[in-house]
Parts: sequence; C-alpha cells; structure tokens
Amino acid sequence: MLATAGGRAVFHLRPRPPWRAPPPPATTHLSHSAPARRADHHRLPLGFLSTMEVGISSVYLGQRAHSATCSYSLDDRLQGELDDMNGEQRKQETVGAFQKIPMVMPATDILMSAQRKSRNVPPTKGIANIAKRERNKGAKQLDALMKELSVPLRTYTENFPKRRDLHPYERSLIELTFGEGYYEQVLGRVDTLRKRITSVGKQHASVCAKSTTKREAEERLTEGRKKLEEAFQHGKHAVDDLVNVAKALRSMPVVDLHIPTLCLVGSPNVGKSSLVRILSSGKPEVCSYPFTTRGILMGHIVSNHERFQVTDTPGLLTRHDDDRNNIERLTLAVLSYLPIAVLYVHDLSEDCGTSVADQYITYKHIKDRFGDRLWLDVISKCDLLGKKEPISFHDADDVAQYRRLGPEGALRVSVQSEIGVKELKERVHELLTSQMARIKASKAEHETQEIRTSVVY
Ligand SMILES: Nc1nc2c(ncn2[C@@H]2O[C@H](COP(=O)(O)OP(=O)(O)O)[C@@H](O)[C@H]2O)c(=O)[nH]1
Ligand SMILES: [Mg+2]
Repeated sequence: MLATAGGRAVFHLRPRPPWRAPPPPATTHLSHSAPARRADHHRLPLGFLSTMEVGISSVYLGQRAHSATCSYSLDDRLQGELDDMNGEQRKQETVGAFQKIPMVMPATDILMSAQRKSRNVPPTKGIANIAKRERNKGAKQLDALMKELSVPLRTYTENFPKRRDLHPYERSLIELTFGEGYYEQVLGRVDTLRKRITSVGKQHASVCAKSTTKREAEERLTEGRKKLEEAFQHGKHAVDDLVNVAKALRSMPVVDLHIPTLCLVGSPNVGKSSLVRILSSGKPEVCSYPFTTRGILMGHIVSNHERFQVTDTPGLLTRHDDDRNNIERLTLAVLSYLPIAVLYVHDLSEDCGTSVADQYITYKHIKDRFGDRLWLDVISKCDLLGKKEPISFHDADDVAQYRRLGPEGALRVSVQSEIGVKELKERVHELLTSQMARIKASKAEHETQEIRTSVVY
C-alpha cells in the first residue's frame, strides 16, 4: 500500500510482519525516584564518528561487490556472522547504508528478461551433427536461463547489508520498520530460491546434454524451461518482498553524522515542530519513516557560517518503554545512537494536553537515561503561562517546583509572542558548538587508538 504523508511517499509493506521487536535501547523503568541509570551503550561507541570520514561504507560495499564473485553460500556467511557476533568485534561507525542498497527488479521482470536472453543463445559453432547441435543448444539455453534467474538473486543477497555491519541506529530502523527477523528472513528466502533455481537448472541442462536425438533434445529443453520457470514462480514472492524492503529502506530520512544535530524531545504538542521552524534557516523538510505516517521536521541552522542540523522527534507519552509504539521507539533510538544535543521542550501551560505531572515523569525518565548528552531545557508557550489554570493539583514537592519554574536553568520561550527567541538561538549555537567539539574529540581519540592498534599488530 502506498500512502502519502507530508508530501512524501510512505510504503506500508503487505503482508505486514508481526511486531515483536524489543525497544531499541535497554529497558528502564518509569519512576521519578529511580536512580540515574546510564548503560554504556547509551554512550557513543569509541570512534563513533571518525571512521565515517575514511569512507568505511564504500570500502564495505567494495568488499561485497568482490564477494559476489565467490561461491560460498548465504548459510556459510550467516555462520560467519554468528561467529563474529560475540562482543561485536566489528565496528559500525557510519550511517548511509540504506542509500547504497541495490535496486531490486520485480520477479516478473527478472523472469521475462531471463526468458528472452536465454532463447537467443545459439549452439556452439561448427557442430555438424543435428542431434549433437540441438542438445548442445538445449543445454546452453537451460544453463543461460538458470544463470539469468539466479545471478540477480545472488547479487541481492550479497549486496544487501548484514545487520551486524550496520550502524546501531540503522539496525533499530530495520527492526522498527519490519519487525524482528523479517529482514533476514526475506534475504534467506531469496537465497533459498537461488539455490533451488541453480539445482533445477543444472539437473535439466545435464539431462538435455545427454539427448540422443534432435527431438529428444527439444523436448528436454522445453521440459527444463518449464521446471525452471515453475521453480521461480513458486518462490518469486521472496523477490517481491525484497523489492518492498529495498524501497522502504531507501525512503528513510538521511542523517549526517559529521554535522552536530540538535534534537527536540518532549511530550506531544508541546511545540517542538514550531521551534524547529523558527530555528531552521530555510524551510525544514518533512521526512517520514516507513513505519509511521507522521512527518518529522528536519532543518538546518546556519549560524556564524557554520551549518548544523535540527530535527524533531515524535512526542513521548508517559508510559513504560515496553509499551511504547514504533514512533516513540524511534525517539529512543535517536537518543541512544545518534550524536545529538538535546533540546527538551516543556509545556507548563498544559495546552498540549499532557499534564505537568506526566511531563515531569517522562522528563525525569529521559534525563536519567540520556543525561550525558549535551542538553538545553526550554519552557514553550510562555505567552500562555499565567493565563491558564493548571489542570492537576496535589503535586509532590518536586513536581510543584517543576510546575512553577520548569527544570533548573530552563529557558522561557514563546514562538507566538517571539519571547526568548533570540536568546534561544544563542544558546542553541553554544550547544551545537560544544557538540562539534565533542565530535572532533571523539575523532581524535579514535585516530589515536587506530595508530596504537596498527603499532601493536
Ligand atoms: N500559544 C502558543 N501556542 C503555541 C506555541 N508554540 C506552538 N504552539 C501551538 O501548539 C500546538 C502544537 O505545536 P507543535 O509545534 O505542532 O507541537 P509538537 O507536537 O511538539 O511538534 C500548535 O497548535 C501550535 O500552534 C507558542 O509559543 N504559543
Ligand atoms: Mg511535531
């Protein structure tokens, strides 16, 4: 099914795989008295940013293109993948793999092209005997049909990235889009089809090559073609599912990890998108992830000739991480895996529809988990503060304090009345400049480590 959101095409895959994916980051519990828990994987992997600049991705694709000529099977590779998984020895330091995945031809097109090409294959020149010439032609045509059908399939299974080779953010996106295991399952089915085609093709080409008469060779060629086409038709859904997987992955918004990114977080309707608009230099782009019809704004901030990114996240509801839907999980994936600075938005007027008490719980939860990020708190819609009666009462002390002032150091802003906008822009610039310094420090640290490693080995 094809739907549109914010002017962009969004693909819903049918049949939609069952949703069983765990939340992207580790689970923690909602409680504002919970102590700070910062699992190591919330920090960026060592050298997270730097290797992007040496073009890991293109090297990686080059390796895949090379391996397409090798004959080891997907099973072998999966085994190798399992062997490698302990301790995640491989580094996943760049994003962008989805923009490089191969174009997948629909199954019907592969079949028609293979049929056409194989029928044009002539017998080897210089065979005078009619029966010999016919069986030579039959075997060559069956061999060509087999190859025309199976080589594209091998190219796909070889060139689609393995999950372990992906950046953790992209791994999360695969899980959020298709559900756990679906991506590997589709690639596995395509590989099974390839093996079946190869086996049927070889068998019939060999039988045809043993024909003793012209007629027998013709019959065996017809029979072989039929069997190959049947085998392909039987498994072609795998190819069409892969077409949809490729489309969905290619349609993902692209994030540039070289550039500091400001990420707006908060409950729904607190004013995040409005803030992205006033912070962006141009008109922010509306991006949609395939697993949501909701558009997400992505813009750029140009300040003192420096260029930064700014992005919205879907609003977080006050609930346990296990109960979060995919768009909330996307927010957690962004916070967990991308090198961002957080602008957390609080709507103390409760105009957003989420009570201050609930916003406080969500805020504490996120701050406890991701407090090591560079951070700025903003109280939005301050034109409304004082005018509206708050909805909830009986606050605990800390919530009462939060209701009056927001988190310590929070900046008061109103997009509507343009209050605090200038100061917000200045603070955001400072924050992103610090983020840039972190990126550079991380890069330097990684380079030092690489030099040490190359000296040791
Ligand atoms: N009064 C007032 N309303 C605002 C302000 N900022 C945003 N809003 C309104 O709040 C609603 C939600 O804003 P939006 O930016 O879409 O929130 P998001 O869901 O967090 O992205 C919209 O109706 C906005 O017009 C503000 O500064 N003052
Ligand atoms: Mg929004």
